[in-house]
Amino acid sequence: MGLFKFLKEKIAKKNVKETETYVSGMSKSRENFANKLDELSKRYKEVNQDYFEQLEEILIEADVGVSLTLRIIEEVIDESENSNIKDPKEINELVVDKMFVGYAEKGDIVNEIQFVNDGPTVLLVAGVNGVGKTTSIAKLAYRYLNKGKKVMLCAADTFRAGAVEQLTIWSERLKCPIVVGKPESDPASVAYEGAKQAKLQGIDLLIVDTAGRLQNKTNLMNELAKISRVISKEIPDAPHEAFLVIDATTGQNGVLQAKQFLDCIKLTGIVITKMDGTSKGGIILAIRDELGIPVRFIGLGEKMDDLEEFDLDKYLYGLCLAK
Ligand SMILES: Nc1nc2c(ncn2[C@@H]2O[C@H](COP(=O)(O)OP(=O)(O)O)[C@@H](O)[C@H]2O)c(=O)[nH]1
Ligand SMILES: [Mg+2]
Repeated sequence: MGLFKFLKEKIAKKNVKETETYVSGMSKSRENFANKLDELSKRYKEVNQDYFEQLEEILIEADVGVSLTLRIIEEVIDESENSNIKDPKEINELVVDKMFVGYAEKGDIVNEIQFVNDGPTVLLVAGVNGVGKTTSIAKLAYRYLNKGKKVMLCAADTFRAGAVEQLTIWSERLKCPIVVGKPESDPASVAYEGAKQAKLQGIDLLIVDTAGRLQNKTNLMNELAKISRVISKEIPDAPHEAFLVIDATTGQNGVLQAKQFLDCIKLTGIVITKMDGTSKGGIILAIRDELGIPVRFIGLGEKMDDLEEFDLDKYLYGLCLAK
């Protein structure tokens, strides 16, 4: 049995509620991808070169990325020739199989924050302005508070007016402590204070919000490096996790942003936001393919609980299979 059918059966056995967020949050992407695949397969009795060209176009339009798309199409053509598969539906199933493998073979699949045994675990959150950093931090805080962790927020984005207030409002709503600096104070000094307070107050998870200017890469690099350095003075080996937040609606631009940040910090994961607002849900596959970093969480709406751990099965189900 191909992965495609396996996936379908596996998901069918799951509780509907478990897949609901993915299924509803990815409806735009599904329309742009699954529906087009469906329509294409109905127009052909047998696949031919023209079919594969159109297939390629659909993948690229879904933002799967050029290099991964070409690889998938090439493999599917090979397999169809070797196994003499001509049925368009079967070919489309092969495509989904290849998407699954393309993600899985790129390395580990980890989602939840990896907590250290002793002392606070520190998560640094980076990304350009407006991608949903602060919102995702609030959602992550909410998630781990619900798991019984002591969470503290740290507002090291002292650059953008209103950023500190925004995070403070979240901390009040979530009833979790926050460390802020004086206006326009040095982000690293706020981060340092955060690490110190987290240790003093026996915090399990310290989440550090950072500024997201990209105009000057050297500045950004220096600032992120300095933040990391001062945190590790208080908490050795910290930050333990560094997430880059990418807005799914920016498409391939998100991949370029990630490459910039990768030059600055050692990222341990990606958070994809606004998946509900894009029809180009293939971006997750492109990011994984080009950067190799696991997507850890995915934002599928603006509410507190619209952040899900990334699940490859549910994602592909939401993108390709759900009706
Ligand atoms: N629809 C949707 N909107 C989101 C999501 N995540 C963030 N947003 C919105 O994106 C906007 C910018 O978010 P913010 O957290 O302030 O971005 P930051 O500048 O990176 O900190 C806000 O209006 C958020 O409500 C998501 O997963 N889905
Ligand atoms: Mg912000």
